Amino acid sequence: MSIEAITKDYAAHVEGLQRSYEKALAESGFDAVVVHGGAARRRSDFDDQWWPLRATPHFQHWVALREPGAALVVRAGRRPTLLRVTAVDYWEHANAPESEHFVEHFEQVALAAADDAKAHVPGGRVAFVGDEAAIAARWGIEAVNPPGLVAALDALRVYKTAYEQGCLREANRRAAHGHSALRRAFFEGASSELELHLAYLAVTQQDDPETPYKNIVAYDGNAATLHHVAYARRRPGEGGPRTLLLDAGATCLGYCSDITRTWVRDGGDATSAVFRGLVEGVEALQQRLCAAVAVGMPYEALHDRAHDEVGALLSATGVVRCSAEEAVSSGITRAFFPHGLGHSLGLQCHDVGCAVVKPRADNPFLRNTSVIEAAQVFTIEPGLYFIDALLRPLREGGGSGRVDWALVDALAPFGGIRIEDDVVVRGATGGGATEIDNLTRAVLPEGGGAA
Ligand SMILES: [Mn+2]
Repeated sequence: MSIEAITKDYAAHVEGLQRSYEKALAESGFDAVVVHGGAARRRSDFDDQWWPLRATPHFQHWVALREPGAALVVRAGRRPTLLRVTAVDYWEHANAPESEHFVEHFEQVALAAADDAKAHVPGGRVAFVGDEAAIAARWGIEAVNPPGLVAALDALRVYKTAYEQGCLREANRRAAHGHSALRRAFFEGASSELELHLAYLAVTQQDDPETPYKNIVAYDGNAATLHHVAYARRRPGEGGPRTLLLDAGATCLGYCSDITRTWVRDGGDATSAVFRGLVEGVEALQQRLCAAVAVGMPYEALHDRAHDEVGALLSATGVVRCSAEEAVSSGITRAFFPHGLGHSLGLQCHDVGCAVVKPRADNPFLRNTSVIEAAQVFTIEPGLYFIDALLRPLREGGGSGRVDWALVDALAPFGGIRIEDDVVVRGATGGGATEIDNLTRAVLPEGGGAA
């Protein structure tokens, strides 16, 4: 999708944001809000190196701009003022924005120095939303991230506008190139995890700090570490790696994709055939879960259904020696599938607004507890892993006989499986069914399996 096609919906996005901000300001008792984009941060107090800027999500909701010191002043009845620091810095300057489509929608003010913004803070009751409380203090603003206002602004991010959905679609397309390239490289079998990570950055044309989250590139047993980012430098030995779990995304105008694929090489032995069956089983159940998305359904019910599905797969493959129902009720599935089924996706990989309510105590890591509604965008990412730290209590506990430990031990070197798509809820059709738009499958049809 071209940037031009995406940004044709930007004017409506900004007009909607203005109306929503005016309402949120009125309800929380403020006349204006300064939305700060962020300032460069030192990597350590003891050296002179700085982290690349991660612009705040509230700011990027309006403007896809990653410039230190940029800020937006929003108030009722006025076009927002965009403050940008134009001081000449011959040591460093920010990347130019990917697109200038936002410029005409704001009153732009060029600042010779970041703190010159103080002169543009309006009178009345003003809130500051951003990371830098010290800047708010210098600008004479006392209300820093007032909880009521921040909660109202976070709630706006639950539903994605046409512009945002376009960005998320394009972010998926960009990531798909990287996934396709790494799938090929995995089956060729010559690259280290680090080399795959670097190849992903090259193919998707992203610098490491620009990715939505640190790529997870895990061969074999490393996939049992859910966020494996300590890439091995060693190239695979004879026979190559058996499995690759790749969890990697891309961004478009600040919006993230979040995609996981798991690939397995046929080792010609019985265990690799079982593992391949598990990968194909997770792929099939992930697709059933996508098809089960329904407007009005609590996302947690879909997460519960994922446990039923994982229980059935464990039972059918003989990893557990009990029924699917017993595998779920006894907590066994939680040792094999310890994370949540998915999360809201947007300006943050784990976007805000869908986890306002706490999950049930047996779903501690579920990040989406909202009721499914049209215009939400979330991930669906069931997994199945062989994680020693989680399996040991099961092995040593009273229910140990329900698991085929010899098979578990044989499968452990394969690490684990996760298959993750990003979906937009389109809404209920006339017949009552819910349509989704699977942004990931549109550009990466296969979720996992063998070559
Ligand atoms: Mn995810």
